[in-house]
Amino acid sequence: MSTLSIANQPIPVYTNLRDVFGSVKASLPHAVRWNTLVEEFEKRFGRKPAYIARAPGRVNLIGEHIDYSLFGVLPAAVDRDILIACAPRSVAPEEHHAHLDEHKPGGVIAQNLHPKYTPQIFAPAPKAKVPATDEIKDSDVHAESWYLDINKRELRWESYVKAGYYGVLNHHFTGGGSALPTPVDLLVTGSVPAGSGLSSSAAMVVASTLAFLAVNGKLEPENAESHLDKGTLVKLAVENEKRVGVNSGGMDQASSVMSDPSSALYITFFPSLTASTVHLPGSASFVIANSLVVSDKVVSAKRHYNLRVVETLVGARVLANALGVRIGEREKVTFREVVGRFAGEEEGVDMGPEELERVLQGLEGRLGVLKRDGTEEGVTMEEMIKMSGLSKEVFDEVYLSWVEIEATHFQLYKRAKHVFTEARRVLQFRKTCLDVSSSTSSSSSSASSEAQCIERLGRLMNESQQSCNEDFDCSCPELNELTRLAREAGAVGSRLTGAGWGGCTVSLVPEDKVKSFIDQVKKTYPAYQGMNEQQLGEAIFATKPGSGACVFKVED
Ligand code: NG1
Repeated sequence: MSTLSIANQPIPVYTNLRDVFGSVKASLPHAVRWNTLVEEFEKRFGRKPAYIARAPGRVNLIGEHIDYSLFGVLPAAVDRDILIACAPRSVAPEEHHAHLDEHKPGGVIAQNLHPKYTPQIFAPAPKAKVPATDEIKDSDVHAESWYLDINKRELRWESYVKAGYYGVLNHHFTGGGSALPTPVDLLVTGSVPAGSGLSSSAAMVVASTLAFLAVNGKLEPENAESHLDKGTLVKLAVENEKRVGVNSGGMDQASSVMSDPSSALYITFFPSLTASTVHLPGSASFVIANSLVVSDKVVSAKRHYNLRVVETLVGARVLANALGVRIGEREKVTFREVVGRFAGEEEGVDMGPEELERVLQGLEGRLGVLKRDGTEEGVTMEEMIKMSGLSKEVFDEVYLSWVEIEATHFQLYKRAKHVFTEARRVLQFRKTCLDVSSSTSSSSSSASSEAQCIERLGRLMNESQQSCNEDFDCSCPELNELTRLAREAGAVGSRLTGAGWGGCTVSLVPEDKVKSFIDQVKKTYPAYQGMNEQQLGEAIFATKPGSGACVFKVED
């Protein structure tokens, strides 16, 4: 495992496809798609793009729904990605403040290669011109220099483009004297299936953030702002994605930005964002299979994703109260912080994986305080407020004012049980990988120990699926069926990946069984019946960890 600080590395800007993918061989399957994008851009906009921003999707191997409790997760980038070709557009001075959006400072003509996503034209509004409405509070308007209208009620492709742009505008074009953003033409193409748990949304936001940085010259060596490293890009992309209405953790953006070919990433968020590579056993393959249930995270957020964020945050406060851990009245404390304070962790210092696992294990028995009268039925809003020890007014302000949620009962205990056990499974998964990589380099009996390790990794993945289904309630009948069929077809472990409620599964399959595994799942999963080979190839495929986000500078 490498411990170099990936977060401090600069954002890569390449001029060669070989560098984007790590080798000529790895780049070859992508060349046609990149050329088509450039040609199509030229056809539509009459000139070559200046840059192509690339951001990959990711598969989370283990560690589901614990990033927003600030526990470490273990994803890897997949080779499916979002590409955004872009170029600045010159606007004649007399047109500059014209009525049309595309002629305004920072005006964007955004097109998508996929015909179902219709072309869009939009321009950011300087804050002084934004009226305060019910949706936009006066305080929001004045806190930022620029405003972009993002529709949070329905899922629209351009919302993700706008979300990436938002942060670039408000971090890099602030203050009266600063230069105005350039008008931009852009063309998007994506191979990450939407709503499948492979994080197409984060890939879109990261690619968009990078495209607008590049096209405005912010990544050019002479202008590069010194703080624009990978860690800063992750923070910016997380903040940007909140604009679309999902209070995401940081896993997807971090893995899209910081991944390294051939390794998974162990990403921690507390006390600060760090990522280190974790080599996976050489004979292990990961196969992604789409359940074909589309989970619309934005639309269902109040019953699913955002509700889980609130349940885990309130759970953390109730646990802190029971453990006698000090927290501020208005502090949105997370489980990871409560664990650290309980264990006496020094501020700003990570207690380390071994100690963390020990503390987590010790605390599992204390989670019963999150149950009502010892039952597992969940608690009502009234009961939850009482357990928090806060007045209704303060509770509303801290936990409800920034998010819309919908539930009659809140499952504080079950959610906490999942978070604590899942956080431990991540630590055990990581340790198992590290053990196998050190044993393969030092002993000749490595094949049998590698096989044992793979079994162990598979067991952890199966336990994770069970916990997601029973305690975190983020699976669905189709995901349960698909993971069961995967195990029957020879997977040593299989689980949902990403937010769940639909989307994809990831299965750990010994390399020599991948083909027979895929063939059998194709034959047995009900929703795959009647699909042609191309559709099946899109729905189920083996994946290897790929490289992270970058910008490609198109040279003449
Ligand atoms: P998806 O929906 O699979 O991209 C979401 C969150 C992650 C993490 C997982 C669950 C966003 C952008 N991503 O992933 O941060 O919480 O769910 O582990 O919301």
